[in-house]
Amino acid sequence: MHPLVITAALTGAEVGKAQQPALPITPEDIGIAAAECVAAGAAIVHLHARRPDGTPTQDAAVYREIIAAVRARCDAIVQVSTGGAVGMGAAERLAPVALRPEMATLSMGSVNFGDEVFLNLPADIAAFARAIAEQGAKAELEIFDAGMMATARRWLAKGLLASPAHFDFVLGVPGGMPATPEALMYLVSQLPEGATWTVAGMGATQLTLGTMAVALGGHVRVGFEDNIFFRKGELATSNAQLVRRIAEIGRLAERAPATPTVARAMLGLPQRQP
Ligand code: KMH
Ligand code: ZN
Repeated sequence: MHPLVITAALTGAEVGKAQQPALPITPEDIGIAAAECVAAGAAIVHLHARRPDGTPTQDAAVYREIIAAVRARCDAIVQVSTGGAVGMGAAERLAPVALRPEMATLSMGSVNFGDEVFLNLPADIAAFARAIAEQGAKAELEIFDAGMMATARRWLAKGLLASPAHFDFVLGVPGGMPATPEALMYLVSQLPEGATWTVAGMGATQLTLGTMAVALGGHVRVGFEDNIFFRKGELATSNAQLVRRIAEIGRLAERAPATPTVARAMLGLPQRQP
């Protein structure tokens, strides 16, 4: 089977240093974590930005520093978040797309997010999709719930999203689709022809659903954004530790991790000039 594309979601917007002391916050720490993850088998880094005090920001100036810190250390495919943090406005969330990243996330609908709402109005999704395409980036369609998959299929059929699409099934957010094998199988059954997909299981399901994706021919996202533990009661020591484990599972299943160069070819991204 084809190589395994591992995405490292290094920091996210919700977890704090108090919960996970190894969480990278500064641009330099995010750059170092990215390089460690690539050495461990990751091809893509999913980036969020933080202020020095750890609070989330979508400030393009901070993202610029992060991207420079990543690119100075490794060849990872740079994927910026347009999700940001719950409560941020659309214009604020879109800011890092202006930096011409290789990929950007695109959430395909609204979902309850714990006690809050992760709001994604159709007009905003459409504007994000246009901006991502205009900047020459590939969208990763974030699917938190079954209705978002239906929306993605409809929009792809209408040509409002570029094909072939790349999906990320984000399962186990309280308010979204549960992180069960059945939920994953349903979403996989709905994939349009030619699409690629990855799965981001929350908490302990990062490992179980990731292992399923290895068997099913999908790809896997791991990292502190979605899970801070290595096993029950034991915090992971780094993002790279989580990457190393899923890379090994991939190797054992004859799906060695894709390098960034191989992953670019698989996802139809232009190769970067050295
Ligand atoms: N922080 C979440 C509310 C994304 O990166 O595109 C949204 C999120 C999705 O993390
Ligand atoms: Zn994210």
